[in-house]
Amino acid sequence: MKLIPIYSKPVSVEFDPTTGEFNPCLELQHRRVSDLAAMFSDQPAVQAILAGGDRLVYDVRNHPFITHNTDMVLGTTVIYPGKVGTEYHMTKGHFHQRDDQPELYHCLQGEGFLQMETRAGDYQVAAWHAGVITHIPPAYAHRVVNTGAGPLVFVACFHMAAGHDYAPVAARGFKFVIVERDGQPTALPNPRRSA
Ligand code: S6P
Ligand code: ZN
Repeated sequence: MKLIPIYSKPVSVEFDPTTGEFNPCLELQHRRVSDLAAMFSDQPAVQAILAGGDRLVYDVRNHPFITHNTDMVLGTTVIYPGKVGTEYHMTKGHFHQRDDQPELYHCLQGEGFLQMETRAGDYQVAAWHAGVITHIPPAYAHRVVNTGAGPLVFVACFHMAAGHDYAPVAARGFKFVIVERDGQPTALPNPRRSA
């Protein structure tokens, strides 16, 4: 990650909505099947992919807009199309560390679902296509699933101070997994929850 600038004046950056790329780009993270290995339901399918070489699942680019007293970040995520077994490519998913921190997601391209769930188990899902904006309230874990044939691109706006807590989703997943059944995206009860 490059040094994060502290801005004292208005600032503009270039953004390409088809690729999710910023110019300048301050931070780029690649997420591969190996980074999400424990999160997919079909472990033999994960191992088969890893045995043949790792595969890119999504890219995240963040542009922090930091001033002396604010810490807003604009992030873009590009989830590439594909499945692990029958489960579609998805983000890891996380809670914000702070329970008073919401987030805005704006789908620019592609189709899929935004899964959200509180620690107490209130599960919500938003069907996504280009143009949908979803407000994720504080204390809802969030994960995006790409069920389309092309890349799913979305923008996220959040405070850096929100922080990220990946452990609960890594341990249990969401209430439902989204898989392909008879050629259609289908939500099935997460087998890890009933174990
Ligand atoms: C940050 C925001 C997004 C995600 C990104 C990747 O709060 O929700 O920028 O970081 O979509 O997802 P994840 O779950 O791997 O961080
Ligand atoms: Zn978030």
